[in-house]
Amino acid sequence: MTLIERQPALLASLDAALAPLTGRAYTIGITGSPGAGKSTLVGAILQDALAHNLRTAVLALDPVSPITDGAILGDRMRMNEMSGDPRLFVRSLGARRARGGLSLVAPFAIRALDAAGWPWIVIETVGVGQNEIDVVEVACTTVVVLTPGMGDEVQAMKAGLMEVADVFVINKADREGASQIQHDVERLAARVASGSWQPPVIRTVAPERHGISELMAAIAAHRAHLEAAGEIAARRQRLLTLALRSLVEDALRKRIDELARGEGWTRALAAVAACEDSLGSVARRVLTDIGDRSPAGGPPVTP
Ligand SMILES: Nc1nc2c(ncn2[C@@H]2O[C@H](COP(=O)(O)OP(=O)(O)OP(=O)(O)O)[C@@H](O)[C@H]2O)c(=O)[nH]1
Ligand SMILES: [Mg+2]
Repeated sequence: MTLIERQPALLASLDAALAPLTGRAYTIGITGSPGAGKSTLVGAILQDALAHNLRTAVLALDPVSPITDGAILGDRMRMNEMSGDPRLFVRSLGARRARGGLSLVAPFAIRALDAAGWPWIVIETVGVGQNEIDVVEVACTTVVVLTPGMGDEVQAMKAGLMEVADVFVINKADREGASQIQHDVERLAARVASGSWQPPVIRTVAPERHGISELMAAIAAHRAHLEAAGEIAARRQRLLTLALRSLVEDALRKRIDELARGEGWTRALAAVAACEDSLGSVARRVLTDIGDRSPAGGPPVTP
């Protein structure tokens, strides 16, 4: 995991070595606004998993703050109780430590956990739609955590978030307004329900572990739904798609940076400034240039 985090140049070869061992894990993404109670929920989920003797790995994706691995779960007391249990693995990936960025590193970290034989992988990530890493793209089941008093946000997120949620959690249900937001979310969820799956809305009070068994049941039901519909493979493919995109984007970005520092680019821009050339025509030549200089083995991947 440390190599994956710090050595982006090794990602592809590490992944090639691990690939034959992947394909068995079930991934659960937990996402929601900062402070919604995601980490506390993950702590409660881990306790439930231990009670059922399920081996579980947690990957916390933190876009900014380099938090220490012991402190990522909101409920530290319980985490200390559980830490050291060989049935659990908890790791955070911080954007500052992840050279190349979280979106590059995260899919490979998930594949490494899969290869290491963790049957359940829980991914915690902050904020939907404003963040560089989209947990939806990598999870088999995506849990969106909302809290009372988020009415405006529920209205605003209709388009994006509602469509990606497989399960909604109204956490902090001990607070005023829980019924209101549950009602709002249920109404929206019914409207966007795709196929035969209608995202359930579960109320939780994470520190008290209220609603956790209902949440686990909802996740299990969603998994059973995906399996019955033959959609698990497609969900797993989303992780591969993200991994491939990230590798290609990273390589392209590096190549563009290299070109931008070169003399050819400076000359071309001078010609544009003098109206002897156009940005569009230079851009097309840059693209051709990039294509020509990237020899690759294997069958073509372009139509
Ligand atoms: N009243 C109440 N407080 C809660 C509940 N769940 C979590 N909290 C509190 O909310 C605060 C934030 O909880 P976290 O679990 O750290 O939230 P988070 O979503 O992981 O936060 P970030 O990772 O920083 O985005 C903590 O003080 C928790 O104790 C709940 O159900 N009810
Ligand atoms: Mg957290």
